[in-house]
Order: sequence, then C-alpha cells, then structure tokens
Amino acid sequence: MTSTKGLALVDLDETGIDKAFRSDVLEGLSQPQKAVPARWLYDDAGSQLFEDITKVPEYYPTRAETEILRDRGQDFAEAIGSGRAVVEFGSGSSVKTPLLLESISPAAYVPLDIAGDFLRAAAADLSAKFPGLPVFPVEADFMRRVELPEEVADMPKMGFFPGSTIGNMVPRTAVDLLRTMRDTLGEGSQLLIGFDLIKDRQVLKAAYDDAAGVTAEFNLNLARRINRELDGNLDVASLKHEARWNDDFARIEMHLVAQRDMEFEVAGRKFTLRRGETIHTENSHKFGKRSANTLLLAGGWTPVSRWLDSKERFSLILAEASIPRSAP
Ligand code: AVJ
Repeated sequence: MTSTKGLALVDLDETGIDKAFRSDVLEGLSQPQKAVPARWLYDDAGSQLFEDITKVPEYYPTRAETEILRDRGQDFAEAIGSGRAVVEFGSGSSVKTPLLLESISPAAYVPLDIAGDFLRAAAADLSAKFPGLPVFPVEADFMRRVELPEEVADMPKMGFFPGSTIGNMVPRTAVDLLRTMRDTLGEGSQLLIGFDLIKDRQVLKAAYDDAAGVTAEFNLNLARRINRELDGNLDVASLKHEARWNDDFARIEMHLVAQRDMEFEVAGRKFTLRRGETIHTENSHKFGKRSANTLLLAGGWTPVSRWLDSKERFSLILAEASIPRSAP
C-alpha cells in the first residue's frame, strides 16, 4: 500500500509500518557496528530540530553558505549567466534559494523533493517572491534519474545542491548521486554545490554537539522515532549523543552511545547494546579543495569556480558537465 503519510510518499505494510524504515533499522541493528541511515533522522520532529540546529551559535554551515550566496551575487551572475532552468535537489524549505535566484535571473525554477507537502509550500512561497518566474515543482527521489518537465527541456540547466548534503553520503554513494544528477541535467549543464571544509576539530565537534543540546535532541529523536513507529522499547534516557571526528575519513560521525548494557526490541526482534557500544546515525564528511574537486570529477563534473565565506569555513563550487578535454 502506498499512502501520503504526512510529508513523503511511503510504502506501508498491513499494520501501517513504513517498510523501508523497518528494513533499514532491522538490518542496521544487526551489523557489528550498529547503524541507521541518516535519512531517517528527518521525520516532522527531526526536520524541525534540524531547522533549530541552523540557528544555534556553534552550527556555522548554514550562516557561512548564506553569506556566500548573499555577497557573491555578482560573481554568480557572471559565471552562471541568465536564462537557465535552476533545478534544486532536495529543496525542502530552503531560504537560500531566493538569494541565488535574485542574482542570476533564471528562466525557470524546478524544485525536486520527495516531501510533496514541503515542496508545494516552498514552490508557492517562491512564486510569490518571483512573480515572473515559471516554477515547476517535481515530487521525486533525486537519488534516481528524474524526468524534468518538458517546459524546461530546451533551456540550459543549472543544478543547485546546497548545505553540504553531499557530505552525508559515503564517497561511492556521493559519486553515484553526482552521476545521476548529470543524467538528470544533461551534457553542458552546470552544478552549484556546497562542501563544508575541514577545519579545527574542536570547532567541528562543537557544531555537532551544541551547548544547548539541540543536536543531541535531533539525534535522540531517531531512537524515539524507532520506538514510536517500529514498536520499539529503546530506553532513550540511557542513550547519549556523541559527535566524533573520524580523521581517516575526514568526517564528523553522530552516534548514540549506550550508557549501560541494554536489551531491547524493535518490530518484534530482540537486540542488545553493551555499555559503551553505539548506534552510528550520521556521517558528515568535510572536504579540502582537492578532495571536493576529486569527488566532482569522479562524478562527471568539472569544477570551474569556487567561493568561500569570509572566515573560510564553507565552500560553494560551480562545476560543468562537459567532457574533459585534457589528455590522456
Ligand atoms: C545539512 C544535512 C548536511 O551534516 O551538517 C546537522 C545535517 N546533522 N547537524 C550536516 C546535520 C547534524 C547537516 N546537513
């Protein structure tokens, strides 16, 4: 059965359980290092908590990226030109988009999101701000090739993927997505994409473990969601949020750490956690100029311009889907 439950299209079983959520959680909890894919952090409560995170003083990425979009409009206008169809991947309720659209005078805006309710609300907001701009929202999973509306078929395209969301994927998944975006947008298109930068690890750790505990709540909400939606009995009070820097993979990891030996059930299956054992809930990869460029090139995109905020914490890279001419 497929139903529109709250925000997204989900596949439910006869008891109303989201099958993909259940199989991801049961599989992930059966691994030696327990792990749940980060996309399950974003139910209604999680999406709201993420919005709250963007306002805590320690979480710099949103402010840094917004600063670039606000201050570099002239550069974007020159590098991107006018008349493109801007395709935003995972548009959500982005406040960054108007800043970009203001500086480049696009021919159309195509927000893509799996969350239909969010998508239509955001599209309506944007249409109100840019009365002359045709907006064609598409409810789709952008991890797969998307058929774009025929109205934009003949326009040059620019993909927009802000937020360093690419950093939430391990490199092989990130490369798959970049190649899929290239298939969706076509030869000759551009991609403007955010990459958070490697920096002092105390600054990084604080951004993912803020003093007010908003990120901790965001992480613990996943355990609550498992209890709520998968008939679980995890003792949330005995789990502690932890943000770790993994230097080998240049990423911040979020974990839920068991404060005592625990036995629990999820969807009728029994699991144990030893004291100190963790459930890994998110990766947030950080990049240097070269690692970001390598990832883009591996995905079929040639970097052409790069902008940083004034404190050099975050980068926006413009890349092109062109066949690299360099030998061999
Ligand atoms: C905006 C989804 C990329 O990894 O920084 C924020 C998500 N996780 N705090 C990020 C997030 C914990 C965020 N993304």
